[in-house]
Parts: sequence; structure tokens; C-alpha cells
Amino acid sequence: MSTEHISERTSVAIVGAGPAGLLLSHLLHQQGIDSVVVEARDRDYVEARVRAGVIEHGAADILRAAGVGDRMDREGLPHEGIELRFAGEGHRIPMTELTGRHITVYGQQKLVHDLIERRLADDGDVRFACGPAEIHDVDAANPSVTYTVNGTPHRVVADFVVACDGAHGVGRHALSGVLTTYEKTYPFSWLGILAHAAPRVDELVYANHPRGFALYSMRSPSITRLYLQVPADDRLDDWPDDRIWEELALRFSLGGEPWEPTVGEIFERSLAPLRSYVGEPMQRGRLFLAGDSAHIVPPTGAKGLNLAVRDVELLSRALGAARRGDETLLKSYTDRAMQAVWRAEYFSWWMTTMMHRFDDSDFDRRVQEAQLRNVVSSTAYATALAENYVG
Ligand code: RFL
Ligand code: PHB
Repeated sequence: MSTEHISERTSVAIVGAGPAGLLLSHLLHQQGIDSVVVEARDRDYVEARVRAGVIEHGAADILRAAGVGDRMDREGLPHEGIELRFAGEGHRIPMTELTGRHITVYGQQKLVHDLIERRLADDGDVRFACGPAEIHDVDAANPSVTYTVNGTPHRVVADFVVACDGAHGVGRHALSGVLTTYEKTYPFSWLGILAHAAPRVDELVYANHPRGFALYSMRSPSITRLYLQVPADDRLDDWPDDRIWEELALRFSLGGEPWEPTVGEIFERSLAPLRSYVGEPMQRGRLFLAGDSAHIVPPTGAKGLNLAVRDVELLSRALGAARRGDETLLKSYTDRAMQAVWRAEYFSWWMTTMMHRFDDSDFDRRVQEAQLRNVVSSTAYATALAENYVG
């Protein structure tokens, strides 16, 4: 170990203060296990990052049981159905009627803010603006995480390291040599906007239109969240405000007529490529991966954040048992996490292929429409969609 490092010790060193890292740190604290969270970005950046909006039933229950669901329950919007719109018609999938469960529309930013507040109120050790951390010695008894702030190198030595460092982190590189990856890239991205506009609908609308996919979502009674399928090589400059609103009105068409969302000032916009990725295993020696560092789903199924919550719930219990001398749950972490992961991969791929426009044959397009008609006219198909969606 290099002597110039400022060296400290903790039980669990966590890389990344996204929802996975923050929730894990909180769940460990509740079991009396100390941790240090090392985040590359500053707090403002992390809290401003706009992403997910849908929290599934089971993930909401985990957040409530962990005592971090109060604001979600106050400000989140409970939704009992979604609409699938295609061929100029809208069809409601009554999720709650079909499953007895519902989803909560609540911005990931708000959840991240709630988790940070809670960790700090509990004197949790969350370090922002550390720059990219590195992971070391995962096969040894004392793995560590290093980072440098203001030219001073720091080292956090731990019993375990958990990489919650998202899709572009370093965690998965530490598994090189043992990792098998499964990947699929889709030939399009989502252009996402937030606008100061009252949502025109009470429930999410997933639209499949000849011009491409569009999604109507929301964050509050005065903020609308909208997405458009765009070619993978489009840039934000290609999409001035007027073009976005015109395109949305066309893709949400009903009965052959354009259907306009309520228009308002666009105050956030981003492009996200769509891909599916799974890396197996999610562990090696004393290192564990959770959330997007281990698996990515295209957002069409609204599953990424929810999987992250499920991973860390499993992992926190396994680390709790290990603390009491039983490592059985830690050893089987990958196998147990993978059941939910592959189910979500399947559902997200299924929703993505059913709802988007591909550059394919007339035959494929007719089959896609037949598939959509099946889903909205068969209770069995609709229930399968609803069960997977509400989680
Ligand atoms: P995150 O949130 O990416 O956090 C990782 C954190 O690690 C930090 N980091 C490092 N820190 C230190 N050292 C390093 N070397 C580091 N490398 C990275 C990063 O700065 C960051 O703070 O991963 P996490 O915690 O696993 O959470 C995953 C979720 O963010 C993600 O799955 C969801 O946002 C996906 N997603 C959705 N999920 C849902 O469940 N429901 C949805 O409705 C939903 N909609 C979406 C989405 C993702 C989207 N985009 C932009 C990809 C909609 C979109 C458009
Ligand atoms: C969102 O509100 O951001 C959202 C909703 C549903 C999705 C993806 C994103 O499938």
C-alpha cells in the first residue's frame, strides 16, 4: 500500500451515490453496519440528474419499510393503469384491476435527494466530488477504494467493496476475466424533456406510431415528462422546441388527428441510447456489484431503478448475515439477483420491441400490430403486461 495515502477503515466501501449506493448505505446503517460512500460528482450534480420516474409496487414497499418513503407517499402520484396507443386508438391497461397493485410516479431525483438527506441526518459518511474512484485487491481479505481530492490521495480499506457506480463505472472492470456479458444495442435513442406544463393525461401513454415511439409521463400536476424515439445518431441540436412539440402531437394522434400535449417551457432535455446489458457474475471475492453497474435495461419497461432497489435489498441482508458469521447469502447473491434481472431484461426487451418502430419489413410491422391487438384484447396478455409492469 502506498504510504502517501490518507488511509481509513470501514466495513463496506461503496462506490457511487446513485439510488443503489445511497439506499445500500442506509440499509446497512439500519443493521448497525458502517459504510463509506465515495461519489465522483458533487452533490448538486447528483441531485439534478434527471432519470427514472416509475417506482414499482414492490420497490415502493422496500423504500417504505426502510423508512425512506414518506415524501414518495406524500408527493408521488399513484397510477392504476397505463394507455397503449397505436393505429390511432388508445387502449387502457387497468393494472390495479388486473393485479391489485399499482405504480408510483416519483422522480428519481427526488428519491436521491431523500436518501442523501436521510444519510446525512443519520451522520452517514457520503463523500461527494471525489473524482473517479478505483477499486483494489478484491480477492484479498482487505479490499480498498482509492480516490484523490485536491491532489491528496485517499484510501478506504474495507471488509467488502460494493460497486454501485452505474453503467460507466469501474466496478465491472474489476471483474474482468471472470465476467460473461450479454448485450443488445437498439438502433435508436430517447430524447427526453421536462416541461412546465400540466399533464394532459392522468396516466402514462405509450404510443407506437409510424413516425416512431412516444411516451407521455409526468412528475407533478404542473410538470410533464415526454420522450420521443429518435435515431441513435441524432443530437439535441437537431430538435428545437417547435419540432419536439409537433412531433409529439403527431405520434400521439388519435382517430387520425394530431393530439397535442399541453405545451410549456422546456427546462430540461437529454438523449439516452437504448441498450440491454447483463454482466454475470455480480461478485468476485470481496467485491459485489449492484444496479446499473451490473445490468442495464432499455427504459421502456421502467425497470432500471427498481432493479437497483431490489439488488441492494438482497445485498444488505446478505452483508448483515455475513456480519453474523453466515456468508451463505453472500455466496448466492448473483444467483438470487439474476432471477429478477433476467425477468426485467425480458420484459424491457418485449416492451421495447413491441412499442418502437424498426427499419423492418411490412411483415414485421403487421406482426407487431397483431401483437399489440392481442395485448389489449386478451385479459391474459394484459395481465401479463400489468404483472411485470407493477412488479
Ligand atoms: P446511477 O444512478 O447511474 O449512479 C451511479 C453513481 O456512481 C457514480 N460513479 C462513480 N463514483 C465514484 N467513482 C467512480 N469511478 C464512479 N463511476 C460512476 C456516478 O456519478 C453516479 O452518481 O446507478 P444506480 O444507482 O445503479 O441507479 C440506476 C438508475 O439510475 C437507472 O437504472 C434508472 O435511472 C433507469 N431508468 C428508469 N428506471 C426505472 O426503474 N423506472 C423508470 O421509469 C426509468 N426511466 C431510466 C428511465 C433511465 C433513463 N436514462 C437516462 C438512462 C428513463 C431514462 C431516460
Ligand atoms: C419517466 O417518467 O421518466 C418514465 C416513465 C416510464 C418509462 C420510462 C420513464 O417507461
